[in-house]
Amino acid sequence: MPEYFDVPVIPFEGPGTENPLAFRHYNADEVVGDKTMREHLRFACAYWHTMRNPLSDPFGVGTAQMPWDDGSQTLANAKKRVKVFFEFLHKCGIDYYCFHDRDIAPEGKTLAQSNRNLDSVVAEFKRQQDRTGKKLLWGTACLFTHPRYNQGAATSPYLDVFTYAAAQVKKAMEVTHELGGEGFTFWGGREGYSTLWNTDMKRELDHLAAFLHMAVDHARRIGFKGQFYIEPKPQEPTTHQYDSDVAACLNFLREYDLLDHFKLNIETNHATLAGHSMLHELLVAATAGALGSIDANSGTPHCGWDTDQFPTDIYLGTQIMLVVLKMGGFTTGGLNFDAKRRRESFEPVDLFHAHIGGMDTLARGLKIAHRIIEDHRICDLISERYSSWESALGHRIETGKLTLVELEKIALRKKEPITPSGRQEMLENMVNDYM
Ligand code: XLS
Ligand code: NI
Ligand code: NI
Repeated sequence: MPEYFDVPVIPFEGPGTENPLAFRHYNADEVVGDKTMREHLRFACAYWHTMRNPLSDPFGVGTAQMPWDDGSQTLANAKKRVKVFFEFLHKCGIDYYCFHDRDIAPEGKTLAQSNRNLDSVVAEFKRQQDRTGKKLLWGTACLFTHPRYNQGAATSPYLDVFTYAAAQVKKAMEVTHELGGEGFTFWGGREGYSTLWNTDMKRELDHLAAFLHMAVDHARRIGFKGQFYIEPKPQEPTTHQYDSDVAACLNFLREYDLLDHFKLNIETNHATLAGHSMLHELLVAATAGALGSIDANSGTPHCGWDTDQFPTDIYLGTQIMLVVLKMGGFTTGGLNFDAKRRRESFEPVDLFHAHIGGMDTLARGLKIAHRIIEDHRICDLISERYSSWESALGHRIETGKLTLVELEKIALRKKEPITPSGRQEMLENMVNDYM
């Protein structure tokens, strides 16, 4: 078989190595707590960035060197990319991948032609999966690139566009099912508004909910048992996206009776664009039992764009893995590198550097988070902070058995409450001890 990357299978060499094409921390079969790193981290590669992102920006054309790609919109070119991709997964030791329908197969002149193209490329994916044992973490439909979606897909004011998008999702779900996908993601794409002067918000939200209910029904019909995800993002490309942050998504899912069927796929850079920390977004979702999967990337915080950089911050990696460990690990979800190289890093080998860095960062985060949990010191301090609630009175309040009248009686009897220090700085110092 021809090889497309002049790079060996990336070995684990440990923290002492100076080899840039080696893992320092990600050692797939090393056990951390109750599972191997591979099982904890469930890394996935995003097809749209790794295979399709030319690294263009609003001011310049793409720079990415893709010597295997002839630039044509042919099925042969699309299938060749799949082979290149699986070589990359193999050499990088990544077990999962994610795709949009239109990343993997060219859009045809008609919907029927697009569907046939998709089937043909999916057959190649299936062959490669069977050959390598690689798996599909989630699939999704691209409902934002084509001009028909310029005013939204499920929230487009135009019924024909809604109908087209529904048909596209139906097919994308079916091929995801065929490939044994463990999930299916809805990222709002253009589901939002550019101006409220032309927008009937209530109607658009009702339509989005109807769309998602139809997806749930179709999953049942075809026997797809994978997890549905919503991926929050506040803006870009629209001025405001309806799935703006985790809290907005949870509220939408609850309001439209969809919460039983959806979890969240949370992306770091989207969290920061929403004005939250990733830790905040993860905790809001986990608290609601709705943290499903993670798009592991990062952004340049002072820049205000979704720069989709690879994660390199160990502190952030630790926070992410703390939440994942505390919820008992992923079930269907994983860590999908929804990230692209900088436009300046255009050589194929840069794809390796980027993914190795992301994998090592999260592996290191996993080890640190595990130590923090095992050590109990921080968890104990948090428990201690709430310990006054471990009392008969606290218990009765928490179980809804007290009234304001009774609490007033108690408060009148007692002296002014005295609170201990919150000890933020001490805790921050302790966290650094584990780094
Ligand atoms: C874009 C989103 C997108 C989703 C999948 O900002 O992150 O890549 O993950 O449609
Ligand atoms: Ni993004
Ligand atoms: Ni994403």
